[in-house]
Amino acid sequence: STVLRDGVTPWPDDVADVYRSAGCWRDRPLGDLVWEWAEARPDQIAVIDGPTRFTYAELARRADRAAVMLRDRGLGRGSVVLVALPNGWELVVLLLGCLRAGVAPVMMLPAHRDHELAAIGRLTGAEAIAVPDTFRGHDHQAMAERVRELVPLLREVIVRGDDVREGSVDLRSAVAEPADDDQVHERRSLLDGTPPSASDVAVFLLSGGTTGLSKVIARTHNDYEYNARRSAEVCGFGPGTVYLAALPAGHNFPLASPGILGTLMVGGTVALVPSPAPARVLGVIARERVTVVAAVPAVLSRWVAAAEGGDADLASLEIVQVGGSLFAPEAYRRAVDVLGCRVQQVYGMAEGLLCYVRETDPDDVAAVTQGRPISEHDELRIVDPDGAEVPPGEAGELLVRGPYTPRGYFRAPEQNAEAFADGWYRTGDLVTRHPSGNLVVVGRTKDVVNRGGEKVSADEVERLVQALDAVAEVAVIPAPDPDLGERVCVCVVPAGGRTVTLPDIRRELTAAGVAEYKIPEQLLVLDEMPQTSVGKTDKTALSRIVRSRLGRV
Ligand code: J2J
Repeated sequence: STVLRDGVTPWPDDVADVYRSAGCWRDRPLGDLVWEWAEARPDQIAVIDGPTRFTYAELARRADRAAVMLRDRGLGRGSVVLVALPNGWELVVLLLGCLRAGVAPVMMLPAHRDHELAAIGRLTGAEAIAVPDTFRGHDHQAMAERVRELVPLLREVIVRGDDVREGSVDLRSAVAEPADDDQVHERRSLLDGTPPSASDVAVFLLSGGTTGLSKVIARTHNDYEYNARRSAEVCGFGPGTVYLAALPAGHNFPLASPGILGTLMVGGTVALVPSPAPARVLGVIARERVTVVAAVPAVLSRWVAAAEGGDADLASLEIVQVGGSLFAPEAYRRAVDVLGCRVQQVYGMAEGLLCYVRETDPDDVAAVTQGRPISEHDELRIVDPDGAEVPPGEAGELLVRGPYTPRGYFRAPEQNAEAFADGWYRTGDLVTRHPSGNLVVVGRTKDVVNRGGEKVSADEVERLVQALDAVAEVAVIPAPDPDLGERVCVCVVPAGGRTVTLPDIRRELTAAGVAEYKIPEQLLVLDEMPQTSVGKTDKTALSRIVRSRLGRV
């Protein structure tokens, strides 16, 4: 089975020609670049993870070992691996190894559980899964073994940790360097196989999505390389950049906006921490002289609070990037005051389009806008519900197409019919254009809960809750929350004579193997669902009820 092109909506040939001749697409597979980086700066530190540090040469050799490990197990060009590792050097090595071997990693999160891993594993035809042995008290290795039974093609379990069970691949020892390694020979032998093409899928990213079926986005080598390279340029990254990956690296933001890949491309240093806990992050910033770090607003406000009370040395920080959900101007001011560095808003999406506030934007623009696109080939339209362009300054839905915004979801013809029109991706975001030219995100049309930057599809949670016996009708809406912006609120009409409680729902969904961040944190029990004039659940009315009844909680 091949996932290289099958199920992927390509850019039309004439459009692709434009992107090539404009220099956006270079037809260089990302894996080839790993050795280019290493040859340019073999002794520069590429990766820092706690006490572990690898130079670019060491990183490239380990990436090749990871590629060899994959190939030894029959995984090569066109194979898919679910990667659900926490941030750490092993994640970077495996990711680069996949790119070297032409294997497409699916960027999952350590927060994902059986439900998500199995669904995405089936959809993508994953043949392997990479997990930590345990993480935050959860046995990921046992979970991976369960998932292997549920996913037809999945056969290899790759484990990071000290406690790797028989039959699984020990990731750390597979990539360790023997003392008498003949590096040149190894590199040549690796390149013998079929090299990936730059229009192959490089990585699969998960969509925050609006409908219950999991959606993945196939990013090609060409488009993702441009995405990271152009981001690094816009953000002024260079060999002196020390980028701290504190958000889970499965997200597009820390992965390639400019993130880990953007930093490695310019010869900078990537430090990784397994969690964005403030004490750890502030300590690493001081110790490793971090210059750039990215956060979602909910995480940033915890760092700011910790920095305000503490004595952490943040003098090395040049840019703190913030994006993923709404960031209030007051929070911007406070962050600038406390951190004493540039705070850069980023509006992006795994589907493609990336907007950054620029260094040249005045402070009053930087405070209230979410930036502008990275590419002159990004085409944007702001439209009303009929698809007509709105007058300047007014709010409408943002449609986008461009050199790093794919033309469809992977293997999802029905969803593509809704989410794409003539190659335009419908973002589901309501935006206005600020007089500065930057975009301002003012709301959304899509049915998601944005829980501190983690997107939860209302439809997905509705289906899971609807399956419970005690539930007759269900609707999922965002409940406003001071810390996370929004939390998942479930509104339920119980089945005749039954009672429904929040602990019941939480227990059932946990037992179904659903990621914790999707599990409802608020419950509203109703006698009947409010309906719109056309007989659909009236979520606006539900939001009003939730605000008035739960607002005091
Ligand atoms: C308001 N809403 C925002 C912002 C994203 C960089 C940064 C973020 C993401 C991301 C990303 C927002 N203000 N500044 O992939 O590379 C909401 C919008 C958007 C959705 C995309 C990156 N920045 N959002 O958040 O795929 O609703 O990507 O459509 O997770 O997050 O979510 P996601």
